[in-house]
Amino acid sequence: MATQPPSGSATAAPSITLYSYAMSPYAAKVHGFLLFKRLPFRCHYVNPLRARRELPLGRQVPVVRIGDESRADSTPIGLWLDERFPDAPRLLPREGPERERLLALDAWVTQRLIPGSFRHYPGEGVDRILNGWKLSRVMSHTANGGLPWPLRFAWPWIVPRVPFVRSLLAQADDGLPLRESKRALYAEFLAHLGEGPFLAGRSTPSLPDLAAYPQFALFHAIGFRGGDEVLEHPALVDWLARMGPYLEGEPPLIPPRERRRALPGPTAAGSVAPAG
Ligand SMILES: N[C@@H](CCC(=O)N[C@@H](CS)C(=O)NCC(=O)O)C(=O)O
Repeated sequence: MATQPPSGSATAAPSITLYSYAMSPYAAKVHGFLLFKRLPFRCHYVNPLRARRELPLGRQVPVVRIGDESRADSTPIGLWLDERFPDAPRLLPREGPERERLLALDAWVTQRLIPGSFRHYPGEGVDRILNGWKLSRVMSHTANGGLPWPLRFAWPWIVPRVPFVRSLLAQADDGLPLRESKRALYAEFLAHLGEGPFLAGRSTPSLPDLAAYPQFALFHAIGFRGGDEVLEHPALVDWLARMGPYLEGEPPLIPPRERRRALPGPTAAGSVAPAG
């Protein structure tokens, strides 16, 4: 299925389209921005074999089109959404040191957490193959026109050779064995989160929370082997549960057909923040 119907009010204009791959960490960031801002939008899942033709701009997802105007690149898209829709919940304060701090946290997500997802989540040995097939299943189900069977089969061997993935894998290589490297990254995130309840001690989520959320939630949700390691960290589970209400809406971050696991509720120590 390539497109999903717009959500929310049918009277809202101009129309907003997110061009995405269902499992792209960058596109999922922007999907979260749109849900958080409660903007009505539709999602066009691009076919990677025809990305240049399907995208209104460039060759990478995410792209957001608002009316006749398109922008690429997840963080600049977030800033643009705040400019274009100042009355919707803001992703960042307008100015000041807190804005800079939140942008620095988003840069950490871009430079550390997202490259880490590409290195850690496929796992090792047989998991790499099985997780690669899970990815190609989701890509094939969602992408406009699907993927041919031979490509679906070869996906686990092809993805690590794609140039942008190769460069992210090189960026993520910290010399540690995979499991240790993943644990270290979780620890870094939890240090950033501190006492919370959201990043930078804010009482509501902001751009870097929304950027980080899919990096923990997506792989768990589609049933990746090893994706459930996220549950080993109660503070992370509590933060994910606090984030949940802010990411409700249509189209959902994870297409329902692809969902294999629900994220758990908060641990006994945690509490869920009200949506709003
Ligand atoms: N800096 C960009 C990175 C976007 C990106 O790397 N997108 C990947 C999907 S996760 C892509 O479309 N790659 C296709 C390609 O590079 O040919 C952002 O933050 O949006």
